Amino acid sequence: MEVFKDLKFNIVHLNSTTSTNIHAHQFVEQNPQSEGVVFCADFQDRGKGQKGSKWQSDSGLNLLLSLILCPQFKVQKRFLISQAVSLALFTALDKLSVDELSIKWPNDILVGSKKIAGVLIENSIKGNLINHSIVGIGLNVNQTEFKEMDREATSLQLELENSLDVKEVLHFLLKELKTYYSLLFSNPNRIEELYNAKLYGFGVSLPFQDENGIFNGIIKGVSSIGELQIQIGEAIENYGIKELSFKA
Ligand code: BT5
Repeated sequence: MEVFKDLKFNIVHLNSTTSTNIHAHQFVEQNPQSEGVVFCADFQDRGKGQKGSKWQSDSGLNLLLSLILCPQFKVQKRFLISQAVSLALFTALDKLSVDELSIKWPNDILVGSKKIAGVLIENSIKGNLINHSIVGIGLNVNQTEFKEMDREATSLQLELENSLDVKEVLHFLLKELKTYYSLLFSNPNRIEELYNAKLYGFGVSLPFQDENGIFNGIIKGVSSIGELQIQIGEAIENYGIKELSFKA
């Protein structure tokens, strides 16, 4: 039996909020059947990144959204959502003619070594299933100046030397999210294959840091549960998101 998921979007625009992910969480608690609802904000005063970090975005210039998904599949497969979302972002930016794109594990989008988009996925688990998943995406569209970050930031305007309509970028991205979400159910192996092919630093020696300090290793791929596989000398080590940071 082929499983097919056809997402229908319902877009809610917010002028200002704490964080679209927080807003989506509150909404889904009250409305469990809300797959496809998208909260989009001009401004967040508590924009979140991974591990307690902050997402910074000047008012009205960028895309800040949270999409509610109810995939109802096994917890062990949760990294596929991350991969599908990264691929949707990658493809949308590629179609807008942004060069030098890659996906930095687990799901940042880079242009060269600069960050143009970040993704924060928060899953709610029931038993062994993902009950719902809040997919938060921050994509820099028209902002041209950024405070100092862990890694240099860029935006569509900086890359394309043109300002874009944020709403048009939203619709462009939603189209790709729909395509890759559907592929997630019909051909998950293809999602893994495409994701690995676009990984930042794949096959080259890069510096990383873990609890023991800085070391050089070669990215060999990502395991089915989303751990980064790095070759260090002759051995291949698997790292979870909290265990490793990139130093390049
Ligand atoms: C992320 O975390 O990249 C996930 C960002 C998700 C943001 C979206 S916006 C809509 C939705 N609602 C939310 O509250 N969040 C989501 P992480 O990989 O931990 O990266 C965070 C780091 O990226 C920060 O510590 C900064 O160094 C850097 N950063 C912050 N704002 C940035 C920006 N606008 N562009 C590039 N880098 C940024």
